[in-house]
Amino acid sequence: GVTDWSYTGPHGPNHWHLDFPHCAGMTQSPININTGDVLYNKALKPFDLAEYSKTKQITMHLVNKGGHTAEVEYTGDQIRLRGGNLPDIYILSQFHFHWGSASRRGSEHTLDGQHYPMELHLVHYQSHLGSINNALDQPSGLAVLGYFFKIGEHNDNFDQLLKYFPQIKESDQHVVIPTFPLLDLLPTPTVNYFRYDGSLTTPPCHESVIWSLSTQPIEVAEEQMEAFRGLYDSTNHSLVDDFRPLQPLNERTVQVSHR
Ligand code: SG4
Ligand code: ZN
Repeated sequence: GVTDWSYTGPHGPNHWHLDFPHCAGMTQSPININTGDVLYNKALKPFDLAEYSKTKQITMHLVNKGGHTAEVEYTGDQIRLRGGNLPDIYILSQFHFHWGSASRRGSEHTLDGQHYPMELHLVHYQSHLGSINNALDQPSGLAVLGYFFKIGEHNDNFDQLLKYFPQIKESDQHVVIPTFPLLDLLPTPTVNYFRYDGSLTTPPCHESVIWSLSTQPIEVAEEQMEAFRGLYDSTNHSLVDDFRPLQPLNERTVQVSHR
């Protein structure tokens, strides 16, 4: 159908703009961040992630989202993101990952041209817009907090999520999982971050995202990456390399929260 898209072939990233014109915009994501060119902005205050530890009255729904990613969707009580010099409080909607078939690639953003094996995106919508769908195409409607991964020690906290991946191997499979504190997945409560204005990295590529990318990566073991690479897309191929090619920075600057 007209809304089909993929990461390779005739519906791949170079063709997205034919069905989704915003994908040809001038402030698209992801980008390479040249760490020598970023501007320190002292207004970029720390994030308050306190509500990321909430578990009561919260449902976590793990889904193989159209064969494009592994995603955890939140329903029930709201988890609020504050701080970070955002123009409003933002509400957590879902988180998802982008990864590679091998650990030398997988992240969407790059730092000084370097790819990481995986990137986590925590997607939030502006509180006063009321829902993710209302916020999608609004200026500053979304705030995405991103984390890179590096290969290292086995990360026991991630097993709270990965042990359910065998139940979402096929596209559109989903399962409710026992709620755990999102903070368990993140490296530290203080987040130093890069900040720039960009877009959704998938169709319809709306230019509605305030991006914040943590400078501190999450560590997982290579064997834990295999849980991601064991998933399948909607054509029963391995769900890997679900990252969009880099987009031009154009007139934008990237800011950083620390010197
Ligand atoms: C993934 O495809 C998610 O499944 C999408 O979530 C998400 O779109 C899309 O990535 C783009 O988000 O942080 N990578 S990104 O820019 O969050 C949205 C859903 O389709 C709107 C729910
Ligand atoms: Zn993403």
